[in-house]
Amino acid sequence: MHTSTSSRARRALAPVLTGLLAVAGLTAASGTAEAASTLAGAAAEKGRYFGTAVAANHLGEAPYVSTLNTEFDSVTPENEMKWDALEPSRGAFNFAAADRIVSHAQSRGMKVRGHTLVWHSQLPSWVAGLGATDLRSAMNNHINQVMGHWKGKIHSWDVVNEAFQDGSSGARRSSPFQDKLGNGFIEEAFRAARAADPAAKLCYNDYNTDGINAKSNAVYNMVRDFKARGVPIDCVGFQSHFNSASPVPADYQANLQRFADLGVEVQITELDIEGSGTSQATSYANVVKACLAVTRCTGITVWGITDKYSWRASGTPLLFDSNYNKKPAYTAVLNALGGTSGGDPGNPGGATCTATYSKQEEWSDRFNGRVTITAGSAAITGWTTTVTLTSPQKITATWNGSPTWDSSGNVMTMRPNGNGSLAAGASTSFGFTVMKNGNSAAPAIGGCTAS
Ligand code: G2I
Repeated sequence: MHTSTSSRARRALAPVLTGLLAVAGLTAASGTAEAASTLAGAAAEKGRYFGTAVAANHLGEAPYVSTLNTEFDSVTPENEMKWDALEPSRGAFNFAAADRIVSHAQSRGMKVRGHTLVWHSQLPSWVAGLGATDLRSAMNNHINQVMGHWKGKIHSWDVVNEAFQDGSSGARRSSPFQDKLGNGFIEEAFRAARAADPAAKLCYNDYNTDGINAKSNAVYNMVRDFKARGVPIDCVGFQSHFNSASPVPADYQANLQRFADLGVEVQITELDIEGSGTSQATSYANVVKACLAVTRCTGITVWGITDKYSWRASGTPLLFDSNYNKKPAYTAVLNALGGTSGGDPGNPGGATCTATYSKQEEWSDRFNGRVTITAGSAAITGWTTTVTLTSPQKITATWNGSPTWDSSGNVMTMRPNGNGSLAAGASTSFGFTVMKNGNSAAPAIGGCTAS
């Protein structure tokens, strides 16, 4: 723990460091950084998050949690933020299971994706029984209550999920919302969402919209119309559930790009690809490469950690097998992100470390964060981790580390400043001040790479 004296001394140094960091930020862009060895660390070096769906009832399972904490910097509750889980009867909200996931993520500096506010599925029967007037107020109340509960803590919300039909019609899917409120329900939901948490990015999310087809054309036309009329929308989620019947489309990147060109972020929100071995690995790599090729593709979420708990478990669609071993698909994703696993010539002894975030003092305009670096079961002589901000946040001071910055200014790579050598199990920490600029989201911390 820091003494109050040293904390004060650090705060007093802050204005001096600010100027130095501004200079460092301008000069540190040329990439000599070592390759990261985790999915989140490698993605962060490309300015992206790498997330996974998480189920609250697995958070007591040690390998589940350690894989989550090591490899991912964003989580999506797999079922816990759906309407049936949060508001099983009208006006009676139950946030407990989702809160467990959010606090796990927040205490480790991971981002949270909210999934999902308005969806025809996992919808309690009381909603379907309402008439139009009641349904409208129930929908708006649900959005207000749920977004209000986690205000400032969710980086992106799937406001409306799966509102279009499959097939060639491009038509809306029948649902209580569509059938009783008409086409305007999506727009209405987005407007309510913007008012409920102005800091959250608001996404439309769907499946079978991953390539250019009638369904994605219909979503595209809706987003274009929303942008033209000033209806608030910030992002489109491409679920990306693939298998042999529905492979990664050849025009996947082109489709992401055309949406990005409308002025929205694109996010890969529920990625999984059935299969195994090289062919699964190649498909995964192609998805990652497509995202990296699209500037506005800001992150990738896989729909679960281990094949054991996948909604398509028999198709083994994830990056870790049932025993949490890394699959060829894992290595392909890491390599596509520019990272490398194992065999680091600078780290012959297999030294490891972990990086954990905790929020410190907070003021109306800024907060201090601390990242604790802990050596694994071997002594280490150096460490590297990343701190990714949510724009327009800015770091104005750091202490106990040597920062460099990516070209966006949102990703700080931190290395030791005289505190690189740690005995096995020992810890050090570095700190920083984040100017909120209207956004108090916790920064995402990448994996820790030891040498
Ligand atoms: O179906 C895959 C995904 C398609 N896009 C929207 C996502 O929200 C959806 O996720 C899946 C979850 O992965 C499943 O876990 O949504 C399913 C329901 O629509 C989830 O399945 C449900 C089971 O149907 C329930 O029987 C079960 O109680 O999971 C529940 C919790 O385990």
